[in-house]
Amino acid sequence: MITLYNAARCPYAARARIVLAEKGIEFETVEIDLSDRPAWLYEKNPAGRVPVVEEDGGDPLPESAVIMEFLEERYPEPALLPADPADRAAVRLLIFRDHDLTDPYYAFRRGEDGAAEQLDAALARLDVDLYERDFLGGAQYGLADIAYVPWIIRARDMLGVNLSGYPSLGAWLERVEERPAIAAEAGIVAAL
Ligand SMILES: N[C@@H](CCC(=O)N[C@@H](CS)C(=O)NCC(=O)O)C(=O)O
Repeated sequence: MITLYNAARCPYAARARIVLAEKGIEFETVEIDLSDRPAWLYEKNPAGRVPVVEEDGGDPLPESAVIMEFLEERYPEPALLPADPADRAAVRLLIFRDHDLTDPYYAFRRGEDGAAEQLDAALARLDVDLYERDFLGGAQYGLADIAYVPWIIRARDMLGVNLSGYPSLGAWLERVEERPAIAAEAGIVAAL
């Protein structure tokens, strides 16, 4: 059994939730109130952040990008990374560079000067990528989509960003929201 230390509002935790759901993994959730987090969370993650996953008898594992890869290796089916090493590397590079989206997202959320333009540029870059391919990682849905979609859903549903100016990104979001794991995440965001 896997335990997920979670916060519904957290897009990084959303990555873990989506991968767990896609793979049909049974897990328990421990909801963490980040505004009053328990002291023991620092024993599981010295940064005091969620998500953390823990296998029965295993060491706690923080960091959403590492968690996604761990779950992919522990539960290989259905595969969420492409088969070819170069394609896998391209997915990892996108995930490694997630701050290209998350930095402007958080700057915009904080209402910083120039952030709207920066977020627009980040969304436009993704729109170009998704004009060229159906999914962020290539022809198949997988970890790159899962890594980015939590912020795109939140930009649309919590920050009121109109995605109609990014048609390929919007079409991608519609496509991935057909998947129960992503629809469930959109539902979590709607309930926040
Ligand atoms: N790099 C971490 C970031 C996780 C993160 O920032 N989680 C936020 C919630 S979305 C958190 O726990 N914040 C509490 C804090 O920073 O003190 C990951 O990818 O898992």
